[in-house]
Amino acid sequence: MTYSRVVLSAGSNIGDRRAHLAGVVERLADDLIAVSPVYSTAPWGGVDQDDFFNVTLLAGADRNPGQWLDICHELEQAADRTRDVRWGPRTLDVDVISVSRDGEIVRSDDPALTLPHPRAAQRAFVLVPWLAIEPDATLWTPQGERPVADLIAELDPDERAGVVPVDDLPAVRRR
Ligand code: PH2
Ligand code: MG
Ligand code: MG
Repeated sequence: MTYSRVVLSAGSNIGDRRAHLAGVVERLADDLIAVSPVYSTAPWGGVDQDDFFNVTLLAGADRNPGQWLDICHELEQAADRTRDVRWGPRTLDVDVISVSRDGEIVRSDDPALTLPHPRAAQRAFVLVPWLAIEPDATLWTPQGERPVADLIAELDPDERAGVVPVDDLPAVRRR
């Protein structure tokens, strides 16, 4: 196994949104590097639905990308996540945004886990919280490796305006 560093995005817009996000932090406690504040975010993707709460997390452990994805799915199942409408409402969604190993961004076109996440660069609800915890973050895009700060600056201002910090999740103790 090799150490890898992962950027995860978690979102919820059904039920106790904060509790769903707090569950992610609990589960990852031992591997957590940083957790962004909670942001209230306007729904992205054109489905009429309630606003989300989103956080972006950085974690690191001896895991391969598929094992990070397994944890995401496990967390979604624990929150009774169902898959109905694409980009529709959910109790909890946890997405692997980017994985790096030895400072190199992992790239994969595996349909089960495309890396980096192919839509991350368009999503203020992922990028804005990410920048808050990693000011020099970069994302691999079709144009190569780009600073997250630049990607945010290139987004539609309305997109950015829909992403508003609420507060912090409670800190968790490592096990
Ligand atoms: N997740 C989606 C679709 N749209 N919009 C916001 N604001 N936040 C999300 O987490 C989100 C979304 C599907 O994964
Ligand atoms: Mg998602
Ligand atoms: Mg998902």
